[in-house]
Amino acid sequence: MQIERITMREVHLPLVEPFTISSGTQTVRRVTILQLEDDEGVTGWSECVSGEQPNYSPETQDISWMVIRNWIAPQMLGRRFKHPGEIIPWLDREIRGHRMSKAAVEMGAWELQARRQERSLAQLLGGTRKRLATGVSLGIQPSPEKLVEKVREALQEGFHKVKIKVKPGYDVQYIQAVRRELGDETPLMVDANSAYTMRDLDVLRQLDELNLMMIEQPLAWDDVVQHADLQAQLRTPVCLDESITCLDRARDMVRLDSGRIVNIKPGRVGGFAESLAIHDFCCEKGIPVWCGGMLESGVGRAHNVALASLDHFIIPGDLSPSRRYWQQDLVEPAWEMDEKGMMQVPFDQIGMGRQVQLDRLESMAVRSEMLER
Ligand code: OSB
Ligand code: MG
Repeated sequence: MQIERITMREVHLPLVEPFTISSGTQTVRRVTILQLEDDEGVTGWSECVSGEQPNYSPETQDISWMVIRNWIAPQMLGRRFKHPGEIIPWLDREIRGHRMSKAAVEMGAWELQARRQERSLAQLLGGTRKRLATGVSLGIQPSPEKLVEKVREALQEGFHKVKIKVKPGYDVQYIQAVRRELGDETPLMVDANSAYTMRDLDVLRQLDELNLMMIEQPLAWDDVVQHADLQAQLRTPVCLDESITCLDRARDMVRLDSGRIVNIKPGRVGGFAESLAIHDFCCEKGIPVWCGGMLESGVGRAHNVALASLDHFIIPGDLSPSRRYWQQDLVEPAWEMDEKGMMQVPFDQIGMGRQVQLDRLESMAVRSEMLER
């Protein structure tokens, strides 16, 4: 394939409700949607998942825009690739880091490749499952009572896993309240987004008593060593998110036992090729994986759904229907789940299996730019 043109469009999507994690609250999701076109006129779509603020990773939407426009596109445009798996090694030669920006382009190329081959992205990636169990990620709530109410609603809607964001002061009491009201068997986990240090061991030990499926990224966002010290003192599996930026970090995690579960976000690790490598490695090592979310629009969600259809994504992902995030999604049909909390993978459709609402995207765009050779 040969990419001839990349059109970047940034849109600001108001969230149905604000989302609070340990490092900040957001009410609007800024996303950049990429439209790739090849020499045969085939189009591929993708979404850049970097943040508004550098409070999850150092990458942001503004940085990604610059990186894609000034560094990645000039490397990509007009160059012939036999397979989208060649893209990241090529980009990595001259550009260090910036995985989310690279991923946006790489994942667009996979989507384009699926369309060229007239098959689904899920099939191209090697997915096997046609229905996926969904999970929800609940932001930090103002009170334990409010959290209990949210978890109850989520379970009634059919979600198979409830992830609760925590930070110091909004942790043990909150989760205890949920356990007390909703029982010990509810599939609960917490995500700290690096809100703790080893000085908080007491609190982390209390969370360890609450029968959680896992504790996600308790310590520093770039650490795999202190997490090993922590894991050695907990029964609950530690799950790494921020720290796993590539296959090598997953190898480090296993070697050091700094975590026992991996949250794979294709954007964070540089796209699909790296995600598949981490998936295969974790499968071989008996490490469960699940697909995380970055408050994606329906475009990024489509990519997550396709990836999560692979065999070893054995834990429900942060995979919620469009209505939990947006009044109106950027794709049609919107993402939905059934009353059993299952989401259909568009396995027998072409590409990501969703239509981008181009008119809407264009009219909403706060900036757009067409990059050509
Ligand atoms: O840590 O998993 C995270 C959203 C933005 C940044 C980081 C995270 C999240 C989520 C949202 O938890 C999950 C979703 O998209 O539903
Ligand atoms: Mg996380």
